[in-house]
Amino acid sequence: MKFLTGNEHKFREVRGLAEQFGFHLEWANLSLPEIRGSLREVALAKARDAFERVGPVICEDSGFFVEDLNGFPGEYSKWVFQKLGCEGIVRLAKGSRACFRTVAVYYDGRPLVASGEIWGEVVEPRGSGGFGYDPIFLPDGHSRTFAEDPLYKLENSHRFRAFRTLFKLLKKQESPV
Ligand code: ITT
Repeated sequence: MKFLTGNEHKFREVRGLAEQFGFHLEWANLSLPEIRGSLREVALAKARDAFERVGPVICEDSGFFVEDLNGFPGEYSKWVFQKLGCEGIVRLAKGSRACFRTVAVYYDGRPLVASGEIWGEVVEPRGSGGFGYDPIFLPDGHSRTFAEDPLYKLENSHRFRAFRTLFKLLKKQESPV
């Protein structure tokens, strides 16, 4: 099964989980142009586009939503990360509640969609693991940021939750009762 993403971190985070469900993931390393829209709209559009190129495929869209900034950067997470980085978000919203969200899609002509999120707090950057906003995200109930504890992220993240649901749906589709 192909996972289309230009982001190797995403692929690494999902590969092991897929194996647990008996799916072997192959990385289709392509960054497709993204439409503007909600995570769901972007992920679905990407999946349809990807299907035209590589056949049945998995892809996802994710974002970082900061409560004190009315959900910003959200859909603009990628662009904002490139412009402001973690430091910019900390300057604007240190101490705020925040969450990561992922919408994961499997598409083979028809879509299967699943979403996941995790809440926490915006903190000063800590740790060197992970990517993107991981150093400034302290998940609720945990004392280390995602970047300080990538193993924790692997089994608790927005991405883990979205893909666990997606793989369960796929399994059900494979063997309907
Ligand atoms: P695709 O090719 O799969 O689209 P991408 O890196 O462009 O990969 P997104 O558009 O989904 O990914 O993500 C937007 C940005 O949000 C991304 O560039 C990161 O800065 C941030 N982000 C997404 N998921 C994250 C995570 O798990 N941890 C930290 N930051 C994340």
